Amino acid sequence: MRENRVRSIWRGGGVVLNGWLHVPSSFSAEVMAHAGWDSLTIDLQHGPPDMGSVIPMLQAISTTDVVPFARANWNDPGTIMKLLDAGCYGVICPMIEGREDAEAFVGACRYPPDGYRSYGPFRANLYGGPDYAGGANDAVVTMAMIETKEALEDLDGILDVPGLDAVFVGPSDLGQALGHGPGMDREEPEMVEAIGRIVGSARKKGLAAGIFTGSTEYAGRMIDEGFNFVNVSSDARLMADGAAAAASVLRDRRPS
Ligand code: 3PY
Ligand code: MG
Repeated sequence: MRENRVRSIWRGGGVVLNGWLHVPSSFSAEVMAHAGWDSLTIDLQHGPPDMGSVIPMLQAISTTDVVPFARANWNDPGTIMKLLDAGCYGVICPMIEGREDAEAFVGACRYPPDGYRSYGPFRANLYGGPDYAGGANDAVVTMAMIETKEALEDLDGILDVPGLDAVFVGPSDLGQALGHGPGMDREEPEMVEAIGRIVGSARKKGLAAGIFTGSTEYAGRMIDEGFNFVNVSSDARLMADGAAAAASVLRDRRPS
């Protein structure tokens, strides 16, 4: 079966650089796949991609050895199953609030006896190989988003769920939950403390820790804090920033 390179990077003590896909296009997914990320996450929660765009995007990512992840729209076993059947090697699940949520999420990603994932890997067999079903439980990465007060309160309960590989911090929802509002790259002392507690507890228990960031500068600092999965911005944001920067340089340079 095809190895999950995200796991290999973690095993070697490395940090995974993740890119985020909001644009529901196979071509932009292909462009991002050739940009140097280790993994790419197709966002079904807040991005336009739906199940219809996922397969062509995964095919585009498969032109490289970048590892395909998806963020599910919710802790919904049916959607998670379809994403895995399509060949996603990792699932990020939003709004995990406690141990029970985490158990349901991990169970949806694992074939029996470890979980209750239904059998039918229609494309995962092509991507992973004919022995996919036998190796999927060990290959697929499960990441629970920590972005609510409840999740912070039951952090140890979540981290102790067998089969959970990693946590992923959502700074906007966590900020809303703690009364600071949405936003990336948080500096409020309460947020810094919460983010530090999440990464510290996860790494101490041998789990990986990821975070969504808005800049390479902040992502670098998060690597220094112990995060070993950092996401920077998104395809749409990077395109908008690059385009706006180019247009603004030339706007100012035009003869008046
Ligand atoms: C959040 O910041 O809440 C996220 O879910 C990041 O996408
Ligand atoms: Mg969120």
